[in-house]
Amino acid sequence: MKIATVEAIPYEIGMRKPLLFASGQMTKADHVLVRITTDDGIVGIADVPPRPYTYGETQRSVVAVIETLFAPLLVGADPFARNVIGAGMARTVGNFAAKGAVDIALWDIIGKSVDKSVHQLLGGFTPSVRVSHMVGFAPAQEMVDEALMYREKYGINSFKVKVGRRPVSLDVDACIALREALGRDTDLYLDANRGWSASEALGVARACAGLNLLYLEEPCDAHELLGRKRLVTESPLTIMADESVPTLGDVARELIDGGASAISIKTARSGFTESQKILGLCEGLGVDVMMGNQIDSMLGSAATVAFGAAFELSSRRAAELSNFLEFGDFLITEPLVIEDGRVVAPQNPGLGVTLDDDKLATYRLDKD
Ligand code: MUC
Ligand code: MG
Repeated sequence: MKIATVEAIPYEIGMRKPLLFASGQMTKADHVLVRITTDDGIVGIADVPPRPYTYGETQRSVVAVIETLFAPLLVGADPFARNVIGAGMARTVGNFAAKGAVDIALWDIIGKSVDKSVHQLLGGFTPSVRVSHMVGFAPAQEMVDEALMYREKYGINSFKVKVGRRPVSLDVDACIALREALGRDTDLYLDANRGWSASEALGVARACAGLNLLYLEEPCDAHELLGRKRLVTESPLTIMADESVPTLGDVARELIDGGASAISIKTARSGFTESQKILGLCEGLGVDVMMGNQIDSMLGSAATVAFGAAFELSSRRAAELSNFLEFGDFLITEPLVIEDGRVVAPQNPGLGVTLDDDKLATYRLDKD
């Protein structure tokens, strides 16, 4: 079996409501669908969410890098030879979301060719995972209303609160209001997307110390080495690395340098192959992980749940799997369903989901 064609298809789907956070905002999903087809007709798919404010990729750069640099490596290659293809792609620096999607599409092909779900191939630890919902910037009462609605409608009882605003009292007040409204048994954690200095972050961590928060994610820029180290040692909240750790090497550096003591794993940027290595490193070191969300579509979330539910460590914490609910539409035919606060990992071969060709035709930007 050989790879015959590689397509990088830009598409756009509006968001039901904008998502605002310290490093940027999303009003529409301007993503790229990767479709890899083999000479015997097996089709692997994956979604690319470019996040320019996080990794410097854009919809156009993703299409360009896949078409000009990755497709020539892929066409004619054996889709099982992920490590050959991965080594080839590694000769291009960065471009994490483009690389992650190619890897996911290869696993989709592999699963379909051996008639097994990726979730099973990765180790199939548990059928479903708990879901965590990410709440964007808004006045405190609106953030509370959103969390209560997600709890009521979907049974979700874990929330990531976007913080990183100034004055910091905006976020401290939102955290207090959320804890009061949700009660003590709801998981709550924060993500500042590098919005603060280390000192501001330490002030917030101290002000929120009695609120039983799980993590403070990416409080300040990880390049501010001493500040991050100080936070890890002095903050009453565990510091989680997200955008500072897109690769295995970055995870190793942040953990060894003392810039973080917990790690967000995102299949959107490290695919399944590198995510597995990151998970193994964290497991060996006894470091907490969380399955994060790069504001993923339903297709992207299908990859996250396939991976997250496949291992004990990655399924311990609720996984961020709900933001696709804010997308105006979906490109797959079998919707992921959030019920009683959980999502089931699809069990059909590969990623276990099917592309809706009519929807793709509606939303793709490269055809009249
Ligand atoms: C997150 O966890 O930071 C926001 C930007 C991005 O790249 O991912 C999201 C969520
Ligand atoms: Mg984050």
